[in-house]
Amino acid sequence: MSRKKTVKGKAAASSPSAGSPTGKWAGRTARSSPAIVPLNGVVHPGGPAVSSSSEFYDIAFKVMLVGDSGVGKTCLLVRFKDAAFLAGSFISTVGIDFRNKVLTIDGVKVKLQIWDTAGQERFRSVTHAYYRDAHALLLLYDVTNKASFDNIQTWLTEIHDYAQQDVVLMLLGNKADAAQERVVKREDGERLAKEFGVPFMETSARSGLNIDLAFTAVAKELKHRSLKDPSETFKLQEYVDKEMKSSGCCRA
Ligand SMILES: Nc1nc2c(ncn2[C@@H]2O[C@H](COP(=O)(O)OP(=O)(O)OP(=O)(O)O)[C@@H](O)[C@H]2O)c(=O)[nH]1
Ligand SMILES: [Mg+2]
Repeated sequence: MSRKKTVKGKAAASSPSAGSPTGKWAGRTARSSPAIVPLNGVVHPGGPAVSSSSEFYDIAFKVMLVGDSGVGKTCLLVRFKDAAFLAGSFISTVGIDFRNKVLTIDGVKVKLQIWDTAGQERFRSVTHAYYRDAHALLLLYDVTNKASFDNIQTWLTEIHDYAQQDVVLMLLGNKADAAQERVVKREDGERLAKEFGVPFMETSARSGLNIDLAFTAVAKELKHRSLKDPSETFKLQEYVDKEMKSSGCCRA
């Protein structure tokens, strides 16, 4: 398989395509091979390609983090990308930003371009412009904030209105570490997810609980859909459940 390299950067809030070098966008930027086969909105480089930074990849996808302000989207991304937790005062995201990370999934280098959106209502129209290019959405609520859980239905309506029909979607109940402040039970999250037919797990950006698993599961699902290997079946929720069981780890 050919290899491409990642590009790291920020995007201007007013320009959905600015700084988005991957997935279906990669065909238009940072690509030197003409042999590209688009499949379900995903691009497979058909030959060797070279770009300006240091990490190679085979396929690339755009993942968006959405949910109310303060649920922990930025912290989740920082935990995944840098294995660190942003403690201290809460700095609300303005507009939209992205980070890249390449995962090796069954020998395939999968680049995730992860878009961190602003949860505040006043940035909603900016976020809407980015939905249509997203291959996957991680929808977060905060287990210590009932309103963020109650708003999930509104977010699902937005997703239905603005995202692609076949977008990979996962519901995450974040801040699972905060046992004292918890007001949303894990069972409530599970029930809601079941009602809407979306995979679910609880996470903690503070402790790292299930963060890698959430992104790996999404990357596996996207890779599976993209490469369409008939010998391989993949069910996201089953994978998540199995991984949590085998790690002996808590579901919350
Ligand atoms: N206890 C705990 N606190 C968390 C966790 N994740 C985030 N926080 C805290 O929650 C606050 C909000 O986190 P952010 O990641 O900035 O929230 P956000 O969803 O990006 O908010 P917007 O950018 O406004 O949309 C910060 O004070 C974090 O320290 C977590 O897993 N556990
Ligand atoms: Mg943020």
